[in-house]
Amino acid sequence: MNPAKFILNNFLFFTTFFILTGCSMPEGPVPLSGDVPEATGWSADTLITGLEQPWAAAFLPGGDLLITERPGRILRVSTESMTTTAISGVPDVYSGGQGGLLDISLHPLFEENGMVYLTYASGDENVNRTTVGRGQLDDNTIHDFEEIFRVFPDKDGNQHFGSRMEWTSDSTFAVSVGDGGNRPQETTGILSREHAQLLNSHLGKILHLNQDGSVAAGNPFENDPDAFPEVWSYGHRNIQGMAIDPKTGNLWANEHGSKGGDELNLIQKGANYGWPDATYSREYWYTRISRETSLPGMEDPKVVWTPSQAPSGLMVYTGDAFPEWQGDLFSGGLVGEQVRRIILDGETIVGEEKIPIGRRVRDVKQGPDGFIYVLTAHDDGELIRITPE
Ligand SMILES: [Ca+2]
Repeated sequence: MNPAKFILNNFLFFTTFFILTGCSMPEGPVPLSGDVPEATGWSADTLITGLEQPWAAAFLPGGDLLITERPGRILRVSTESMTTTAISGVPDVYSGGQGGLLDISLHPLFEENGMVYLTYASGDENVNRTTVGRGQLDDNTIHDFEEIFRVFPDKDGNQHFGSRMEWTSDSTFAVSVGDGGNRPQETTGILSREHAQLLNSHLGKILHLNQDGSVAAGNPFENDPDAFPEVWSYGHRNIQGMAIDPKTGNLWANEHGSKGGDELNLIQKGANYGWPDATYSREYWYTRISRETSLPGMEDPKVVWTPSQAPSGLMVYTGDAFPEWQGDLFSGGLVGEQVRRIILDGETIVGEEKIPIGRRVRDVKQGPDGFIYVLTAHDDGELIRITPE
């Protein structure tokens, strides 16, 4: 054979070999979840358009809806007239990239105390952190807003703030915090992602706090002098969806991988969820993050979404409008542009279905009417209602 042709043939062979093996996604004990069948028996109506990067929604007792917009506004939506009113008294936030005004949650005893809780990025592009604050809502004004907790250490840049919060009792809540950013982002002189494995850092964690922002009693590392007592679970990359199942008390969280390897996890007290030492995801430029998908002493995910859904708001459905969906998880997807129904039998996932939305889904909430309300993450964001067909 002509030597030049031989080299060319081998060059093509090896190039093809390395591209194929380099692009394959890591596999492990959890089967990868790709495309799934479409759910049946539903229809979707767009109720409101023109929202600016809406991030989270919370229903008020009377049926009105509060919606956060990432640049730093809160709107009150009348779900009868579909009119919106801006809420005053909202704190200043650092708005940039993934940072801004994020989650909103009513205190479990809101009807008695009127307290509204927010998570948000505070600071500026150079020095910022995920923050939790609260104030008292009276009509369309938040009074006496106060910061009650800020994540340590500070970081820079606009990536991976988390965050969602979920009430674990009438006086305690869990809040998720992102790892701080992608390689080569550094925080305190090490790769930001390494903070997810450090117990003396809030980055890459779920924290468990009292309603005033102090440390909740009974946290897993409260007696460890080398650990931060707020830590509930660790080894997380960037959790943007959390939900407590009111029937079982189980805390579920989804989290963004890098390329592929998004996860749904059942959160256990004190457990390590692996990031970045065990992961099904790759760097955005395809190289491996870790050779391991599973390691002793670390929790495997319940679902691995490859390709990425870029999971967002998460909820457990308990309504009467869709009786067959009761007890199942619903997870938004930014890249997936859908809501995933994750069918549960106890703690076991027995199937998945999709509700295609066709736009980036940021939050998913059950209304008092049992319908499912969806926010889309755009400069022209929408509020969409899913009802039985
Ligand atoms: Ca994990």
